[in-house]
Amino acid sequence: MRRTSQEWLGLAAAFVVAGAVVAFLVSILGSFLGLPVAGIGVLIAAALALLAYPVFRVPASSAPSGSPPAQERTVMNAAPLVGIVMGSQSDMAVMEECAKTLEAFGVPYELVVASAHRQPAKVHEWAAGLAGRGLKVVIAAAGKAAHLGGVVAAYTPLPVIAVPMKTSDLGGLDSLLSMVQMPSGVPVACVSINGARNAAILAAEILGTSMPEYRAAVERLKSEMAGA
Ligand code: RP5
Repeated sequence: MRRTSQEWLGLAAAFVVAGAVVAFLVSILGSFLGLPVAGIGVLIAAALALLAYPVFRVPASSAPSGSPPAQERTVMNAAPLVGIVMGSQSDMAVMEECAKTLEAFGVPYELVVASAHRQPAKVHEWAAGLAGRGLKVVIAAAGKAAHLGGVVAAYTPLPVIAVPMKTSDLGGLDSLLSMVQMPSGVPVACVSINGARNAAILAAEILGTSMPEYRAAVERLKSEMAGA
């Protein structure tokens, strides 16, 4: 198990305290018995450190290690054209790639975390207001029974691109089928499992149908990929 720096700090503190206690006891015992107890003292100190560790342990963040905390934000000091929504902070590590790609294209976006089942009112309010605020495309990322894209699509006339998150139980097939199998009448476009970058490129392509700068940005990307 990988420990955080806070946990290592807690372990070190526990070791110092336990070591001091043992050194004190050993010095008293040694003076009475005249025994070579130094080696045993070190072993006891180590054992005590492990026992004392939970007491001194500083609780680590509940966020999964390696994934930066999700921060709701509007990027580029301009009216956002793309709205990114994700069902959980745990989706952020994957969806950073989507945000970075939009930034590379110069597309202003906003990013929110809102769960369709834990925060349905927040999803409703956000999705229903998108078109009126001038946004053009939505990207919705979620995992497992991933109904977020469908719920957002129910509340907005804007095109919705869904990103199925890879999951620990079913590898993301659950997310993929939940998103791609929308019943007739409420379409949700769906990219590959964890396809955050493709979602951003598709959003830029949709914007490019009416905004030449984004069409040009997509054309540049395609030229780069072709090695031109
Ligand atoms: C979905 O459930 C989220 O989009 C996420 O992919 C998945 C797990 O969410 P957490 O339990 O990590 O919040 O709602």
